[in-house]
Amino acid sequence: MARVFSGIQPSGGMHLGNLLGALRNWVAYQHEHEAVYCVVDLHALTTAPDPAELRRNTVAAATLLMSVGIDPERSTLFVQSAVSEHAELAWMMECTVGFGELRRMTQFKDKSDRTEFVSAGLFTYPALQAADILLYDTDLVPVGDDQRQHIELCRDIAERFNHRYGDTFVVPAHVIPEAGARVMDLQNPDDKMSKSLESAGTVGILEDADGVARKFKRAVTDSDGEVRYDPEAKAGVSNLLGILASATGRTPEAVADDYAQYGPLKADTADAVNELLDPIRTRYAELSSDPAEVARLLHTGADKARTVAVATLKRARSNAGLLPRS
Ligand code: ATP
Ligand code: LTN
Repeated sequence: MARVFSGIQPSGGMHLGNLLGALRNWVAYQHEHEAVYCVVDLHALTTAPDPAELRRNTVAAATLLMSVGIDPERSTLFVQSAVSEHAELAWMMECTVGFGELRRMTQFKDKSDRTEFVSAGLFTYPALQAADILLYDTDLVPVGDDQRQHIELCRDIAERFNHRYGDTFVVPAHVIPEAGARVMDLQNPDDKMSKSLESAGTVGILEDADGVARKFKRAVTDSDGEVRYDPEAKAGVSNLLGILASATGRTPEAVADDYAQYGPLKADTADAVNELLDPIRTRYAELSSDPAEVARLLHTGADKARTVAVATLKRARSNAGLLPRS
């Protein structure tokens, strides 16, 4: 059975891009594969969040993952910092990746342009991400399009390590959905929808149905009035088509054929999204009333994850020439 691994940052409210680009595949994969999913709180530290907020967001992210359908009995669901092997292997990854390789990462360029204090951790972030993935002998990594470059770098790191020290890691592949891999901000359709950019064009998974409908109604389009899928020339309209296609399991081109005007396209997209979000919102309200149970499930998940992580780290340490631990 193939092993699947993916992670999400507890950096704020999760949004429609996270759901369509990644989380829906996470849910599907737990039925076909051995799935390991992680709330990557160490990655969130790269931007120095407020401690109380980080704690709250970590619990909220785990609760949301359970609400979208990650079943902690079936999958391994845990918080990254609870398995300290991630941080330890990350150092070995930092010594395997090149400075020039990290410098080429577009997410680093984007994020460092937006912050005043650029931590070294923000720069080495993909090395920690590679450690996350490689610790679990991962075959497949379901992610949105923005993570393509990081997973490709992870492959290069794994191959370099294997070449230097002998066969140690499984070399993983990314899985990116056809529709929904890049959900754009409804107000700035040239930017991807994001947790950390405060924007009226971000659709939160837990937002109420009226708020969601209002955001779609106000979505930025263009003035030529033609419904056509052309992400370059018609970013706003194409984003709506992509969202509706992803929510209904069709292609954006086929969806475009059904519409002659923007108004009905916006209304139907909002309805389809609300249909997807309704059961998640209900489940979140139920689960968040019992945080002790969420904490218990996460501890069980960390124990399961640690068993695999310890064995992989031991192999990596030994192959690289570090002495055994007493
Ligand atoms: P941040 O803004 O804090 O970087 P984010 O919104 O980009 O956060 P992540 O935690 O970095 O979210 O990503 C979780 C998963 O969601 C990743 O697999 C990522 O590729 C996917 N994802 C994030 N934004 C989008 C988007 N706009 N469209 C499709 N997938 C997305
Ligand atoms: N870097 C990713 C989050 C992430 C991840 C991972 C994704 C951390 N570790 C391992 C897949 C596999 C992001 O910013 N979305």
